[in-house]
Amino acid sequence: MHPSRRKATPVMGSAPSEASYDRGRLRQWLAGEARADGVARRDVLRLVAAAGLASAVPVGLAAPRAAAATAAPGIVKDLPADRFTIRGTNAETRFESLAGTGHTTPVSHFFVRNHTATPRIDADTWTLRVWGDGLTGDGLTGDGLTGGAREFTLADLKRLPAVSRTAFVECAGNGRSLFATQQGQEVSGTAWTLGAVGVARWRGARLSDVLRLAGLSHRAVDVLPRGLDDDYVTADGTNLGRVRRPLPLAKALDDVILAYEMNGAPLPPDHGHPVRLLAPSWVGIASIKWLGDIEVSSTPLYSPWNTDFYRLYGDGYPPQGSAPLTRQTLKSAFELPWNARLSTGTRHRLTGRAWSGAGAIARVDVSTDAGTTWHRAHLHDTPHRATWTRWSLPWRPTSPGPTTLLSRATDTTGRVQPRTTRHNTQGYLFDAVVRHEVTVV
Ligand SMILES: Nc1nc2c(c(=O)[nH]1)N[C@H]1C(S)=C(S)[C@@H](COP(=O)(O)O)O[C@H]1N2
Ligand SMILES: [Mo]
Repeated sequence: MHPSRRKATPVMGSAPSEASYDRGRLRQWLAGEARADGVARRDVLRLVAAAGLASAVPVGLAAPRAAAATAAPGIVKDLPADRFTIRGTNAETRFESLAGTGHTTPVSHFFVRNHTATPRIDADTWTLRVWGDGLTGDGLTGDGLTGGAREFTLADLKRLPAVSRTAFVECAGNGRSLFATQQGQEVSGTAWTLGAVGVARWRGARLSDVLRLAGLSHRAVDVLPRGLDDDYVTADGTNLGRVRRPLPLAKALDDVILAYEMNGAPLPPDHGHPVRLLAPSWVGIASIKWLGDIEVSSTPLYSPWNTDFYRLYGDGYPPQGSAPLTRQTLKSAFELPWNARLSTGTRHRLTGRAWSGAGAIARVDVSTDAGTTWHRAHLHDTPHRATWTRWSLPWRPTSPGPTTLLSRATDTTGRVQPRTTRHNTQGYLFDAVVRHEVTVV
């Protein structure tokens, strides 16, 4: 059996009997109490890993309703309840709190996605080790491989030409809970609504400059950046090692930076201090925080973050899943609380943001009557790729009662947000038009 063949953990309130049986069986297998005839050990390990992910916070009925908690284990910055919803080790931005924050997201509002906990790293003693058989040189790289190795301090990186990029970081699972609440489908993973995204002005050295200085060889095909945070251990006790995800050389040499500044200040602890990777337009996992080393390899690399995770599994996808996820999809969101109450006879200004991993935003259409009529929203930023565009539309509701607001973005590649998103078991890349329920009073 393969992850793609398994049903995702049920999340809609029914008893998760099949999934918990499966987890129990996997635990027995780990304890040597179960046989897996005819299944490669590797494939069972994949299931174990997938089960660990599946037993994370279930996407549930109550997903959008916030707990009053103001602290998530392992996050350093303040997480006031009017700006954040705590989800396990993560903090989701409340989209309504972005109203009036400007184009970039202040650190005080920026979501945090931590597999474990924010480590405290001293920038003065920190070094980045770049190593591997994809570098020139005859030295031993430490793992017995021939190749090169070179260390960089923060001062070394700051001596290189600095470049700035305004770009979103968005979790591949942003919008995941909408598979359940809007499409009635079971998915596993953190139950984000739409606030696992933020835009910042990132500044740092080009990864391409660093790789060339380290002695990039023509044999290199993949680079593997790895974080300094603790090993990620799944709920079933499988240690997947430190967070790391291979990046194809073509992307590494394109627009990726080693960022040491966020919005004009040194990177804060929760966002990767002292240095994180920033891979514009790609799923958030590509932007490894608290960077410790980068392996440069002459052969393709794998980690759980490009095999079990961050591929699309499910009906209609191949057994080994889709190709590893790269670019983000297309989304738009209102800067309004879920189930907001708006007064009748008043002229409101509906505001929101739209973004795409494929291109700039070309237009946003808004409906205040559940899709019967549509109005073109006003765009407030010059649209650019890799970032979002703010939009607004005036609205004077005339009759009291519940109604559904919709926003539908189109990007410059011609993509339009669809009515539904095809299901995948881990709930990645939700791109459908979101039904935002409000009540006119
Ligand atoms: N070292 C490390 N890097 C990481 C992660 C992590 O847990 N550890 N999480 C990734 C994921 S899944 C996302 S979505 C982004 C989130 O970045 P942020 O916390 O700055 O918003 O960081 C990525 N980089
Ligand atoms: Mo993520």
